[in-house]
Amino acid sequence: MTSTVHLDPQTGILSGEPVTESRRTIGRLTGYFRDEAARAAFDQDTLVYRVLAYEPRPEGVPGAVCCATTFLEPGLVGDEYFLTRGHFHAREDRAELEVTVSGEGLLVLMTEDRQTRVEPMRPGSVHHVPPRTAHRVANTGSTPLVFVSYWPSETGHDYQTVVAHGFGARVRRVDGHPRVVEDVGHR
Ligand code: M6P
Ligand code: ZN
Repeated sequence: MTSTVHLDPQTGILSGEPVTESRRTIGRLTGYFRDEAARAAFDQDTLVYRVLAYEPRPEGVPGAVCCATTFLEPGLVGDEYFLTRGHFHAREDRAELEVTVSGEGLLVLMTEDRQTRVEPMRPGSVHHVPPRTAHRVANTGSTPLVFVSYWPSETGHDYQTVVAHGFGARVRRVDGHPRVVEDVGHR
């Protein structure tokens, strides 16, 4: 029996009939960046990231492991690097694994009491996202940041908490370099 899904280890491209694609443009990221005026000034169709996903079971249904490749473009909104929305898991005790394919960036991890830390992402780096930990990725490089994520199918996404309270820190360019800056903005 041959698998109908293929993951190109060089490019991260997932292909095959069950693979779905979703795209996140600047226009669909209202509320995620620090500088809303800078976000609004963009061409709203600008692509920030796309996700190719293989989910053998629908979200929330147990019994499978899912995987997805995220292609996060390089760029800045004001002084803040392009990022993924970030989320907690609806089933809080579920963990996730990220494997970097190419590019460079930071994985931002935040516990429920807002303790926020980062792990550098570079080709081949493997990152375990523990339970009860919000996770977001920022692209600090000049090429797309490509990474593959794995999580149990029953996990589910909670975006609301991040929309309401943000992360405890943001990844900003300061004097030409990435810096993790505490964000007390909207708790
Ligand atoms: C990773 C995984 C996915 C997630 C994607 C984009 O691939 O964590 O579950 O959908 O990143 O991140 P977000 O959903 O937070 O925008
Ligand atoms: Zn997740």
